[in-house]
Parts: sequence; C-alpha cells; structure tokens
Amino acid sequence: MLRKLLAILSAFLCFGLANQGHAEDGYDLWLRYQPLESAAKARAAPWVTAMIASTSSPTIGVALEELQRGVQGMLGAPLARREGVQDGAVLLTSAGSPLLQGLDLPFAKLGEEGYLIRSATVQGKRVTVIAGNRDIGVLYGVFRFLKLLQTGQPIDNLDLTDAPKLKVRVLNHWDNLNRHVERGYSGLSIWDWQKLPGFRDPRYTDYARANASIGINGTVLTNVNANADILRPDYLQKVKALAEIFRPYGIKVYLTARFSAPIELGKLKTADPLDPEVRAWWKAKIDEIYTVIPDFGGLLVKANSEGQPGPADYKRSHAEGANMLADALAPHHGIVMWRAFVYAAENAEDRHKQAYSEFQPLDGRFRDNVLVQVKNGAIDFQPREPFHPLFGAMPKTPLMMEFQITKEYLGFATHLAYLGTMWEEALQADTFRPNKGSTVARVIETPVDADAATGMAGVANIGSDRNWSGSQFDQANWYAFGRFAWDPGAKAEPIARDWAAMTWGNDPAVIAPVVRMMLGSREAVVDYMTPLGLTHQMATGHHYGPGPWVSDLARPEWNPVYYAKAAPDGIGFDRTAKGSDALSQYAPALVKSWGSLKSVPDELLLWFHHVPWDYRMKSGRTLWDALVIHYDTGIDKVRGMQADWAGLRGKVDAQRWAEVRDFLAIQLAEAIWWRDASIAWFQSISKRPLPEGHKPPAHDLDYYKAITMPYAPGWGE
Ligand code: GCV
Repeated sequence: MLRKLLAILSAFLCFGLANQGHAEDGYDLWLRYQPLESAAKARAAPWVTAMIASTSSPTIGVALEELQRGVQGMLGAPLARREGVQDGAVLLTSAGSPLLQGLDLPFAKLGEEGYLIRSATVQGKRVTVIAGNRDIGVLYGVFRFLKLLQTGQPIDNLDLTDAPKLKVRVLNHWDNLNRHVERGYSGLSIWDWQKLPGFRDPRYTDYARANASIGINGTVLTNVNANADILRPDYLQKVKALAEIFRPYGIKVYLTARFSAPIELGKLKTADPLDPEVRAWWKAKIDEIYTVIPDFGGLLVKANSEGQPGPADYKRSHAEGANMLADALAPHHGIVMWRAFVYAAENAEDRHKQAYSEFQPLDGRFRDNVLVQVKNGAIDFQPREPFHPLFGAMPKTPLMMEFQITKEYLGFATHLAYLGTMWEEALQADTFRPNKGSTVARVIETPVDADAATGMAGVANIGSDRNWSGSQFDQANWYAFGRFAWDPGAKAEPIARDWAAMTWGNDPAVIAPVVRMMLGSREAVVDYMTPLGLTHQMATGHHYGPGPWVSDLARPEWNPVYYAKAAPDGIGFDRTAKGSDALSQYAPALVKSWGSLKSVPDELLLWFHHVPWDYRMKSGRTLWDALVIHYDTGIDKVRGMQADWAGLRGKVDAQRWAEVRDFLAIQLAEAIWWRDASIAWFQSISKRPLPEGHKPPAHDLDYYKAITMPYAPGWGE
C-alpha cells in the first residue's frame, strides 16, 4: 500500500516537474529532449537499442554525442555505441560503406550536405540507417531523426531524404568588438573576445549544436558596420578558436571587412580597389587568414551605406570593390557577400529606388565568388514590405536573401511576432521575372550557372541572455530562419508546429494555441504599427515605439514623415509613374496590378499610392476609418494571444509561462501606445472623427511626442 502511495506521489511529482514546477529558462532551445510520454517511449524503444558508426571523424563524434544525449533524455536510458549490428540499432554511415551493400539508397540526390534515413535490414538485423555523402549529412540526419522522436512521429518504417536547396546558410551577427550588439535585444554579444582563445565557453558548442540542428552552415561573427581590428593577428587567433569549435558542426566562420582596413591597419594612403598596393594588402591579409583558419568562409561587406567606407569613395563601382576581395579569396575558395543595402545622404532619389539604381546596371559584372546580399524589401526590414525589386532583375548575378531575425522594427524582444509568415510571404512573392511563377524563392535557389553559389543570411537575434534570443518566442525566429535557409519553399505553419512541439511539448492542446498565436502575431504587429502599407513610423534612432511625427532628422529618409506623407489631402507615398516611379523597378505585370487603385492589395495601398482620407476602400469604408479599425484590430489580436496563453497555465512549465505572460502584457500596453499615438498624430492632419465605437486616444498628441525611451537597447554604443 505504502509502495503504491509512494508511486502515485512520485508520478504526481514528476508530472508537476515536467509541466509546472520545473524551472526551464529556455537555454535548451528546441533541443530540450524531454522524456516522452510512456506509450511513445514504448513505441520508440525497440528502434533505438544501440548506435553504430561505420566511420570516425569529429563530425561523426558529435553526431553520436547528440544521438546519445537525445535518446537518453527522451527515453530515459543511455544509448551505447556498439561495433556489431543488432536489431534496433541506429547506423550512422556514408555512401560506399560495405554495410549498405544490397540496399538501393539514393545517394545521388543528396549532394554534399543531404541525408537519408531508412529503416532497413543490414546483416539480417532491422536497423535505421542515417547516411550522407559526407559526414555533415549524417549529423543533419541525426538531428532530423531526433526531431521525429521529439514530435512524436513513428520511427519504425522510415524512408526519408532531404538536402538543402541553398549552399550558403549564414547568420549575420551585428556584434561589435566591445560586445555591444547593434539591434540586439538579448544581452551582450556571445563572443567574449577578452576570454578567447583561452576560454572556450561551452555555450559556443551549444550555439553550434542549435545551428547545425537547423542546417545553418556559416556565421559572420562581426557587425557589418565593421571594425578593421577584427583582421588583426591577435583577433584572428580568437576567431580560430571559434572556428575549431564550430568545424565539426559544419559551420564556417566569416568576418566583416571594413573597406578602409588597408588605411587603418596597413597604413596605406588609400583603399582604392584598383590600387596595386591596396590589392596586395588584401591579398596578403586574406592569405594570412587562411593560414590561421584553413576553411575560413569569406567576407561580408557593407560599403558606401550609412557612412561606411567603400569603393565609391574612389569613384569605383560596387563590382570593382567586391571583385578586388573576390580575387584575393578565390584561390582559397572563399566568397564575398556584398550587401546591396545602400542609400546615400546626397541622393534625393526615393530611398526605395537607390539599391536597384546602383546595382541592377552591374548585373554580370561581379566575379563568380561574389554573392550580392539583398534585404527582403527595399527599405529596411519593416513589418511589411513588398519584395525587393532586385530579385529577378539581376539574372547573371547570384543574389542571396537577407532577412532580419532580430526584431528591430517589430517590437524588439518583448513583442511576440513570429517572422515565419513574413518570410514565407516574401519568398512566395512572384517576381514575374523572367515569367509568372518565378517566385523570390525560385530566384534565390536557382544558381545563375552550374557551380554558382546560392544563399540566405539572417541577422541574428542571439545574445548572452540565458534564453539566447531575449524572449522564448524569439527562439522560433532563429529556428524558422534555419528552416527557410534550408528550403526557401518551406511553409511557416509546419515550421511553427515543429518548433512548438519541440519547445513547449507534444500535447496537441498546447501546440494548437501556440501555433495559432504565432501565425497571427506578425499581422497583429502590422495592424498596430504600420497598417495598409504605411512604413517606418518608428521613433528616431532606436526605433522603439511610435514616432510618426518625427521630421527633424538630418536626412529626409530617416524621418517617418517622409514615408507616410500625411497631409490634409491624404496619406501614402506615391510610387507610381506620377510619383517617384519606384514601381517601375518591378516587372510589368506588377506595375499593372500594384499601380492601379483597383487591384493593389490593401496591405500595399499606402506603400505605392497617396490617397485621400475619404478614399473608399474595397470594404466600402473610408481610408481613415479603415486605418483606425486596423490599429484597433491589432490590439484585439494581442488580447487574443493573451487569452490563448492564459489557457496554457499549468500545461507548460511555470517559469517560461510567466515570462511569456509578462511580455504579452508589455506588448498589449505598447500596442495601445502605438495605436493611440498614431491616431493622435494622423487625426491632427486628417481632421476626421473616429469611426463609431472607436475610442479616442487616452492622451493628447503632445503627451505621446514627449515620451522618450532612453533605455531602449541595441542602439548606440
Ligand atoms: C547595421 C538599418 C539598421 C542599422 C543597420 C543597417 C544595415 O539601418 O537600423 O542599425 O546597420 O540597417 O542593415 O546595415
């Protein structure tokens, strides 16, 4: 009897620990490997009785370690490594292994990084084969296998293959050498330069595990607003230590190159890319990097943008600048990622047009090992932008996508906004170049010639916070980025579902509300910040909170008023032929549909058109009424997320639950702030009454204008 009571008590305690009391802080990300419920455990156990590796290498070593860790966590028993094949073994191997004789396995489809997972009979025993052409494929396969277990999938009859569609899948850390992270909302930079190379924080290994689990194969360690010091020999030793930790996980390191480094470090008089001394300096520097880090990935460059030096300082083109570095990197198989995010103070042209104007004429002029890195939209990572017109417009140049994982313009870490839906929207957009169906995803995944590079970059949201990303839900954006970089044709919903199951548990009563919250969250932000195609209404500098009235900054395109163009006659930026004509940078089919008030979608209306306040929307409402309703809808959506989350109390662990609850409360308060401040400002211009049933802002306009945010992180030094 006593034994029975104790068993009940211990079962109760275990349940309590897993679901309520146990303090999870988010450090484990989606690799929590929590115990499976008993039926799932019983189903899986016969298929993971041992692990066998037919080869050995550092990558196979970490694959075995991960498999052991995952199985131990989920099934509660250690997984031993065996030499001989046995029933239920997981066999890690590669093409050509004698163990695979007689099995017809599709290695040809896997490329360099793909994998297959197959339930098979080897030497008369039922095993699960995880194999690739290279060891990195095996590691990716192990993570996929563990995901199957984590998400409660059967593992007794597997026949899977997968391979990445893009070659370069990189994080871009905007991390300064003093550990301040530009637009970082999750603490300091995780690169502790002072303690490197002597101390190799175990966190670096966990970072590599997390990235490898989603297929990320590169990391740019430093800010694009670059400091030349990172190229000094002492720093290179520190970078080398990180490269060594990441190497088994298939992750290469890259650095940002400050274009003026030959002057700052080399004491030359110029950084002119056609100057022989400058070229020799870069060649020697790059040779030096490769002697320290033989598999160094290459360089990322922001040039002639927002004050950064670049080839234009010497009247040279972006292609001339990029090609100089590319020539020095080519013998080492390194690449240059050259950013197309450019706009210039002295240029009065609509900012939307400037990157296209500068880069499109250079199509075909870049070396083979240059990728031009293009943000998803032409302005700057806004809650919603049409896709960048360069996609599809440079058919002879490899273009890589740049997404921003850190939420500079979507409420920092405290607002819940799942970016998967935004990225899917951008990737599925039809460029109509060269023809209908040429989505942005197709453009970036189709190499411009057989061996050309393809890629995607994500501006990282990772920092020293225990939960890595500043909030529990922002981890989902890191996760989703990896999944889209692996397959730009992926869909946001299944990615959210996988993440929810791995991060919050497999209970369908948890997954459904979590996924619902995620899928609606980005549109909520659009609604309460910048509905109907409005953009860049954020406050000055730090971009935290509303500042639609700001009009006093040095450069016109830094001012929110530049983007909304609110005036007594109406609101919106006319980018048709009657206005800035940015629309003409898109394919004719889009010029036609977005150029007409009849066919432009509501969500891009004010992006392309200036319309009167009383303009009749397709809904029959006036534009002014529709605008106000959108702001209120955004607030209602946040309330909806709060209700969903309240229902999860006790169904997920208490610590993370409480953190999300508190963040949602901040989000609601700030959504109301956004709504009230925006309406107060626009109403002072529209002079229209609010539609019936919609409350006036809580305070007058001066109140909102007077708000300052001195504690907004991620800005300045
Ligand atoms: C790294 C935006 C950000 C800047 C960032 C820049 C860029 O303008 O506000 O902080 O600089 O984009 O992408 O280069």
